[in-house]
Amino acid sequence: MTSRITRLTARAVFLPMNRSLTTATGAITQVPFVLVDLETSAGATGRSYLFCITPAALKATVAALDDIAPLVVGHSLSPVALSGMLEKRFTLLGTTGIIGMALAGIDMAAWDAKAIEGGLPLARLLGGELRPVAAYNSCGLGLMGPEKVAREAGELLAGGFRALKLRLGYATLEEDLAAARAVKAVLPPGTALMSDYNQALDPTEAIRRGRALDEMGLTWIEEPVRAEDHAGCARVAAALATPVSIGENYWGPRDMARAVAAQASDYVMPDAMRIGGVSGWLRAAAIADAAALPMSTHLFPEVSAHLMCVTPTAHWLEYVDWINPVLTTPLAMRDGHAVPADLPGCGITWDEAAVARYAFS
Ligand code: SMN
Ligand code: MG
Repeated sequence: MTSRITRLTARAVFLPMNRSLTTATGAITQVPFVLVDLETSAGATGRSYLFCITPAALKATVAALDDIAPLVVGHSLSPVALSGMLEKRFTLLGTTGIIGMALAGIDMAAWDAKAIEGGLPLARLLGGELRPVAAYNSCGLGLMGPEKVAREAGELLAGGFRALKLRLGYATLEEDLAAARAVKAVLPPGTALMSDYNQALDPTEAIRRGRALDEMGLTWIEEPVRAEDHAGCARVAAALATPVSIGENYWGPRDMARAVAAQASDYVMPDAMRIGGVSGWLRAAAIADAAALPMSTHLFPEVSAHLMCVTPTAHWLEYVDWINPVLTTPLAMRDGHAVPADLPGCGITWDEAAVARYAFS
């Protein structure tokens, strides 16, 4: 018998970071999350969280989930049917932005509850095997100049990481090159270095800077141009030796399919939330497989580690520790790999004292 959803709750927290991070879009010094709990008639609680980027979006995201809750309570714990129902209900409003985030949070929590009820880690529920997933440390290396990034790069390798991501998009190409050279100089041979422009450039400037960076042997150049400019990004990808990666701003698998059809990038890296949760990810993974595109993750390392175990073209997991202050058991990292726990669900449980301490109101 399939259980029913009995309760959906959303809470906002604003968490301290070990290291603040400045990207080409601005500085992040604290991280705003909405925590989602979905309870079932079988006594399971599925959990997920949403990353709101700015605290200004926290209350609206909680309100969206509170208002959607009556549509969810009473529904069977069938995540594909549930997300299909919600997508249909919100078709006329649109399923991007805060609504899309809320729907993804429900989907991820529903899959977590399903796995908990089945007594299986999410990866196994989905038919995969648990395995360590190669990860890059993305917890730092913001825009802060060559001396600071070189020092932080050394610190971020601690714990066995063999890959890091450097934010680029300084005012000038020369500053980008100086930061990349400074980090490269302190990395042991064989260390992978990703880079991320966070949409800062126009295609012509992206080609100019990318050609200069080609000699650095970067693993990829991420989001060189505006996320929605698939044609522009395709020109950049075609012009550079370094692979171009995009995907954190795909809103759902159909958006991804348009980017893939435009040959916008060499690699893809959907965000588990914006792509539409677990249900969206599985469809995205099929698109990447069909197009033979290596697929990496964006944030959300806990659920993403499980999803990579069932992603045919799985590439790199992005590791950030930002949710750790409210987790009882943070995602295990070993020798530069995420190690999904052999426990039911996707491994998210709240430290309620910490949730209370960091509550945002
Ligand atoms: C990023 C996205 C959102 C917040 C911080 C940093 C960045 C990444 O684009 O890919 O990590
Ligand atoms: Mg990025």
